[in-house]
Amino acid sequence: MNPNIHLLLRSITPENKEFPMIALNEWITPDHLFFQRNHFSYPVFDIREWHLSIDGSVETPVRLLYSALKHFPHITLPVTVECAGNKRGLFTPNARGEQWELGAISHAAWTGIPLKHVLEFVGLRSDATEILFEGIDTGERSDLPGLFPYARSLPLEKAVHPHTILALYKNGKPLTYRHGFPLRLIVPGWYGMASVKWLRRITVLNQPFQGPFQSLDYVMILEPGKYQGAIPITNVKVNSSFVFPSNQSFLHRGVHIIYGVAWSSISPVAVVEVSEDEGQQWSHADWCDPSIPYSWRRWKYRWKATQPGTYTLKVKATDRSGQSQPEKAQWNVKGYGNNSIHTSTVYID
Ligand SMILES: Nc1nc2c(c(=O)[nH]1)N[C@H]1C(S)=C(S)[C@@H](COP(=O)(O)O)O[C@H]1N2
Ligand SMILES: [Mo]
Repeated sequence: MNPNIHLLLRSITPENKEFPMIALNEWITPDHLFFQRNHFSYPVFDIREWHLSIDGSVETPVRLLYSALKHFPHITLPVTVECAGNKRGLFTPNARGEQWELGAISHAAWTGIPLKHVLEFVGLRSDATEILFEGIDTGERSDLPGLFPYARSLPLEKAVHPHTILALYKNGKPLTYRHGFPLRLIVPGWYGMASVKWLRRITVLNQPFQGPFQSLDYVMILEPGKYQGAIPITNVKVNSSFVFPSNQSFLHRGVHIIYGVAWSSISPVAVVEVSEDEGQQWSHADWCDPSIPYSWRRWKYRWKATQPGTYTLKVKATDRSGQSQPEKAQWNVKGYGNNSIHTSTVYID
């Protein structure tokens, strides 16, 4: 662990820090560099009293102790978690919120219980439509009076997907406190807001959940105040970033190995193309990592910069279903889902 490499601070309270892209030399993000996204101060609770309550439209409401969780089957899945606000700071005009640059994203191997086993254990009633997840962290919002826990729901279909897990371990070790110990949800393929940390309660609902983190945040609002009909944020959009050279770099003439990372949702990224000339011509980059669902892939590209001058490099990823990055992602009030083709301007001397 190199003490010179650390998370980049975006806000102190709540703690929001991004992964330093320059440290992208491992496929799995080391724990101390995994980005941190919080809406509230960290929750204070007594771990000896922790249990998971499961209630609502179920046959048998239960309270599960930490020690009971080991009796359920476990799976391990590598999953990239990306915050919906990643690259918000790259939108023009600016969108309000944490001004994330490229690093509100990280990758880990998560181990836990496929949620469906726990739902089968309690038995869903036939009117069940959504599953609500509540975190222990609670606080105020600037737009509504009162206190709210961080809580979000999933449609039943996504909740019972075999890869939606109640994670206990990250990279083979129990979750760290900051990342949701003792138990968090991991929803592969969806933006990070769905992966509720510090779970304390799961409620089976028979009507849509309307909490503020569901209906005011994480929806696509195209004009200020226009919440009606706003589409909820779900799947991660196909995306890619330059790590080297970063924007506004000065380099000498010669051969440079350009590199970066690409990722997507359920359909894995299949192709990354780089343009040396502002998007007129595109060439395939080479992969450094295998194609695995839900996991980011590092790529590299050999660039022969023979002439001095200013270059606008572009990178664009395409997934197996043919979805590709747009030149400009749709601007929205809350600044979500920025998957515009990434640009890096480089000066060659
Ligand atoms: N309880 C709780 N869960 C949460 C959040 C939160 O503030 N509280 N933030 C969400 C968001 S927006 C993201 S992007 C991810 C970030 O997970 P990380 O902090 O482990 O990187 O957690 C999600 N789960
Ligand atoms: Mo997020």
